[in-house]
Amino acid sequence: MEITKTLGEFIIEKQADYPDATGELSSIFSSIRLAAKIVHREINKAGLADITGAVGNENIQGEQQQKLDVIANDKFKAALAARGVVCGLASEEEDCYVHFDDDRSKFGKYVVLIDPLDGSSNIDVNVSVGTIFSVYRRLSPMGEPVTEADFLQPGDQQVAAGYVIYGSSTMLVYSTGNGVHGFTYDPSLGIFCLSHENMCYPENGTIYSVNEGNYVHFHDGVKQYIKYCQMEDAKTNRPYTSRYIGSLVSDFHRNLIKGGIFLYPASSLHPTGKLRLLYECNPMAFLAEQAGGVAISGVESRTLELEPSELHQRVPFFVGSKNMVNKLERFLREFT
Ligand code: P6P
Repeated sequence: MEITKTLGEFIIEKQADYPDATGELSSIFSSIRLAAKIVHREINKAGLADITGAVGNENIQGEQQQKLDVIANDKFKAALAARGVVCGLASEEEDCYVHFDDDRSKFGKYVVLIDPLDGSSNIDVNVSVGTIFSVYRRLSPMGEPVTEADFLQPGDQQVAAGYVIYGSSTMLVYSTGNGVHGFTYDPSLGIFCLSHENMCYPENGTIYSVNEGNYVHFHDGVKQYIKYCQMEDAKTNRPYTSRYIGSLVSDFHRNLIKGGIFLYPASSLHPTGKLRLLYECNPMAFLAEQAGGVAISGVESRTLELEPSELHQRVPFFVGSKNMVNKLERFLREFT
């Protein structure tokens, strides 16, 4: 791979755009970069070592906790705690939020929310998985213990968000509110190199991503939209195709590059949806809007405006190319 800018160089260059930047946000990215390299290494040897079997215990979601889930959570938590700029962490793998109370961290300006290994059930079948992260300024006084309010902030308050996709190549994609930028990992050099600067959704797309196995459980508006995508004339002048990996980061990343819409609706199976607002939907919604896309959780319900009520709450989630999500919203409005 031709060496362009490294992630570190790019962040320092962009930091110059923020006169009051103190380097703390850069330090968070440095932690995430380190943990991502370690998780990349663990995932890529998963087939060899006996670390893909489920630990046997369950996480707060009642899901079998895969060993790599545990490893990924511990690595990101340790990397973030070590820098002294993050005062607290909330994670899909932790029942409650964690306060970093060492003498430096308790004065940290930021809290981080993370899904350390989203889609981990796909590991055993060699399907791409990802890490999703979201960064906020703390609300509680510096030096004091973090409170739940530090984590229950609307997505519009995010100062940064991103994901790592462990796929055919490992990539780190992030935004600090100044566009979306993608970096591809070169394991031979151990560096993330700028490969996708200013990523933008195509306004239209031809991919719709939904678990059609749940079709009978969807509300009518979603059913009508899926039928629209499958209609004959949709194929002639808008040849839709269905692509669903079952790994949010992978489905999101493909649609961001090619254009498309991802749907995880509420249904009779998942009355409030399945995806978590704080560490899945909000970071992805932040990235989507930064890339010119749209992210909603219902009619006139922009995901980033939702007021969170609890750490692991779930919401319906529709995200992707602007014209596609706007079209879906019209179906939800008309048929619900
Ligand atoms: P389903 C993975 O378990 C996950 O949380 C997301 O990564 C993914 O988009 C979704 O669940 C898949 O859920 O019900 O279609 O298997």
